[in-house]
Amino acid sequence: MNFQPLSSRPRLLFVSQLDDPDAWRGELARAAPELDVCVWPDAERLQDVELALVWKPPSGLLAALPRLKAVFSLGAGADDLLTDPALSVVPIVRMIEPALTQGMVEYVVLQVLASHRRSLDYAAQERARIFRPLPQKLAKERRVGVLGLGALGAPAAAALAELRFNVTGWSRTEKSIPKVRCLFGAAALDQFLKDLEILVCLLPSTDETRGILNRRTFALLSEGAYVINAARGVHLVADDLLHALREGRLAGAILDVFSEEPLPAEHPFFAHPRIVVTPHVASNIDVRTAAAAVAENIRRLRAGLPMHGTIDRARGY
Ligand code: NDP
Ligand code: OXD
Repeated sequence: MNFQPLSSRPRLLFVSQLDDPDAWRGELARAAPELDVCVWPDAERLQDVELALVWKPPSGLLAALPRLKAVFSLGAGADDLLTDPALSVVPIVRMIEPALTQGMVEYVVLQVLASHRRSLDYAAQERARIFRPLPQKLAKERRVGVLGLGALGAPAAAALAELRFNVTGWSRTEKSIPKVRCLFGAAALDQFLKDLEILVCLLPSTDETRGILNRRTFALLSEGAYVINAARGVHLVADDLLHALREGRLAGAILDVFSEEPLPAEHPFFAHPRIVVTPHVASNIDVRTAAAAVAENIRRLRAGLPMHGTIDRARGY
């Protein structure tokens, strides 16, 4: 890793096709006035850039920054950046900020409640003009599992537990969350999955987790379970999902993320009556709180302290 000190007025390159550069300039001017912010593609003096704040930068761009000392992702996932060979010697920092967390908690609560309260079943009944109550459990009788208990998974699991769902979480290392049964490690995965009625995926994309939502996983869940994937599209094996829905092993899936985005219009997920598609909107950063988080990390970098959300290359997230 390259921990050379920052200059007194470090140049920061902003790169994103999705985020508003003017809003970011304004918020960074408030949160970290010492920064000299420039915006790709118009930026000049790339040779002076010490910091980059990016979402899906064009390939090769970051490799052309000889003084780069840290890369900040505008998203919680920095999986794309990890595969950039040019970044093997600079810290990569993913986004952890309160608005992103709150958005994900809202999305997970919404989709778990919708599954729990059988909204796909009632939508189907409505299309068929059927007015008939279906059996309904209480939240405390519903077994919900959360894969991943990190910055987003832990508060989502806690919020579900507050609603009295019977919540189990799974992580790589041991965790303790009030009212949530916490399991950890590969050896506990089957025990975690066994008989869950709603499975939420909030794992990072790594060699260990890609494809984790597969036929074998679905077979361990309770018959007629729901799967909610708000993490990364690569976690899901699409054909296994379609098969499990066909067989009735799963009753539905709510998907926010896809291996190919935008999801092509002809993709079978769009037309499937038991799949809900949302266009990668589970959660978004708020530029005000996100700029404050970046500024705090720049202060930490300058002080030689570990930055919040630095990717651990050995773990892959
Ligand atoms: P974190 O890195 O904070 O948390 C990841 C969690 O997964 C941790 O609890 C970690 O365990 C666990 N984990 C990682 N590998 C394994 C493994 N092999 N076995 C068991 N557990 C594992 O990630 P975030 O919470 O910030 O993000 C979660 C996901 O959400 C990411 O994929 C991100 O890209 C996605 N995301 C999606 C958004 C959307 O709009 N759809 C928005 C924002 C994020 P441990 O705690 O022990 O390290
Ligand atoms: C993120 C995302 O990683 O939006 O923040 O998926």
